[in-house]
Amino acid sequence: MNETKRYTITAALPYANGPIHLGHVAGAHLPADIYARYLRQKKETVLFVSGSDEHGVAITVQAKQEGSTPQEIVNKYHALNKKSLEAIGISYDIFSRTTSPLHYATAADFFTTLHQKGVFEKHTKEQYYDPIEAQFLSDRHIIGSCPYCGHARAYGDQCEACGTSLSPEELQNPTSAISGAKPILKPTMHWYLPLHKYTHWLKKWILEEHKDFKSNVYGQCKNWLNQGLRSRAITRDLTWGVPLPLAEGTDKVLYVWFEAPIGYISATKEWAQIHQVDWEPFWKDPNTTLIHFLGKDNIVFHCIIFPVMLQAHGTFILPKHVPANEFLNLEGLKFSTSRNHAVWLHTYLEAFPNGADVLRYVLCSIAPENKDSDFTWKDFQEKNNNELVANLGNLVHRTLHMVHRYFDGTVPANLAPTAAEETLLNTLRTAFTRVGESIEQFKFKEALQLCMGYATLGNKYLTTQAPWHMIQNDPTAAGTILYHALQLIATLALLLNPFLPKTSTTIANMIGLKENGWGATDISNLIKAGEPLAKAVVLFEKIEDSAIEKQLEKLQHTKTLSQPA
Ligand code: B3M
Ligand code: ZN
Repeated sequence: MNETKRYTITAALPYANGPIHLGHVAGAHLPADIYARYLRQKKETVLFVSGSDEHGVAITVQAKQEGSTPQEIVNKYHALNKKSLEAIGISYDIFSRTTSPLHYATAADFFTTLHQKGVFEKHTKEQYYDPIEAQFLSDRHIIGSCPYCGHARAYGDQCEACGTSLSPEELQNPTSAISGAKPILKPTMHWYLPLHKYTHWLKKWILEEHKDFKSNVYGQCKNWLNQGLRSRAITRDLTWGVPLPLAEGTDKVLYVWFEAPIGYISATKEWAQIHQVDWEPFWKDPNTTLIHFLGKDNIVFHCIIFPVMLQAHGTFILPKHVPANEFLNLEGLKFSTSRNHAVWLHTYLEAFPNGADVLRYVLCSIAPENKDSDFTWKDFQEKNNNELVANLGNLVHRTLHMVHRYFDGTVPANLAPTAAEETLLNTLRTAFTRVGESIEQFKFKEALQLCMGYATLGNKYLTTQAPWHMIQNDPTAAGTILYHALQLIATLALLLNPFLPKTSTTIANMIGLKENGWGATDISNLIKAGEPLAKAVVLFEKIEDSAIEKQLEKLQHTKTLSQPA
């Protein structure tokens, strides 16, 4: 392996059992994209992978509901989700899928390696069986009341109301989600990953060596480790999934949470095949920084189970960071796919076809980085109108308008800088470091706020200096001010690139900005005097009340059905 530093960035694979909603975007895909774009701008080697998680019981359930097959369901939602995620500029190097033959082979190989190393345990245990459907019930197929909070529709693996992870026997009054029958217990044999054997190693790796994990992530891991880990079945009695590559288990498949994270590796292999490069350094070279972006319900899988798998395999690197987000709520209630209390990404884009960056802006500003947060349409409108239109858009528009009007669209010369200009430039000189530091700590909200602070600064600078008052008597001074306003806008275009890529490109094109790197340049001369500017285009449109009311109406009927956040 060579000395080249590189990054492998993953965003949790959304289940292809339905369209993705804004919660998925805010939780994993947008932060991962901001980070990947930032690193690329710093000229780092980055591979950003994601894809559809196409197994799991939810997909079988959805197929039944739609009177379709699991394969048809995943084909449909994989295509839809890929398209809408790319439409908001999530810049995956590959958005793969876990029904690909390459993934089947990769997951089966992974299992086989661990099996041959004697990693697994084999246990026969009693499991719930649906006597009407004549099949074993997966954890998700069993519904009952939660022993912790009493929620009546907790799943066999987790209660979504209180977040506790459960096993099916803990549920009170279990029923089959398929037939409604009362399930019976029947013995079945499965392969188990003995997590408890890795407790000591995990405690050292996370609790001692990764005190730098975000506190919500570290806290969850600590709880899990202190509660004590148990063996976890990694096979299932199902037909939809990656077939178990063992003669004695041909009627079984790999547990979705065993094979889905391997999907990141399969996606890397697929990308490497397309580009005819070696995939292995991205997963095996210690010079590679592996970072998983995800929502809080996925922490245990990415911090405990998958690392144990990678460690047991022996040749893989481990994640350096697992910057998980908390949950995004919608109008004070939980996002709910089943109750249709959601803003789907594809329907958002139908309503706001040019709204990619507005959405990125709003979701980043309210990102649930440390605690759950709330998306409301009113706030969406206000952030667009008061911040994007009135601050950023206005700064760019008024500056370009004046340059066109007073200087014929040519960048004026910097002939009479004063202390005000020196102060402005000094502030801008620290911008890349400050914003970069926040990004590197996964504080994207703070980073974006800092950026918008520079837009505010630009507007204040223009208002205080008021070049429109000087243009008659002192055009040199007016030109100098506009020259500096243009440098500020150019800096802002570079800073905003990871957050608002389309807007950044539009601004760069308008002002003729050639640079695209992060920070290495002289910000006092990004836009050269004498260069022509392109025509000004409107960056953001005001969103009227009527557009917001329409969206609120859509949610009205689901509100009464949903749980408070
Ligand atoms: N599909 C869960 C989710 O969408 C899951 C993530 C898999 S990442 C390997 O919440
Ligand atoms: Zn509960």
